[in-house]
Amino acid sequence: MNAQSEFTLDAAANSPVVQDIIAMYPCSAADINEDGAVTVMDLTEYLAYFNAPCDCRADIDGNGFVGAMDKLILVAHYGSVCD
Ligand SMILES: [Ca+2]
Ligand SMILES: [Ca+2]
Repeated sequence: MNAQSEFTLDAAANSPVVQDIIAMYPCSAADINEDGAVTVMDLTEYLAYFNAPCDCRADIDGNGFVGAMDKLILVAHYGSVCD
């Protein structure tokens, strides 16, 4: 990840859209590998299924496809420890 994408993540974390996503999808939904935190391991699992139909936890919003919305949810919770 380069400096520009880190800046984008920081900016996204403060946006109302991200706050709405966090309210709609709990941290536990974004914790794809169910280890209690949203980390690079969850991102890796997401990328393994990216842009494909999937009946799996990487499909965080449950629409049957691993796509951009699932990534938004993942990024919204990225770095969080889930309760
Ligand atoms: Ca995890
Ligand atoms: Ca999805």
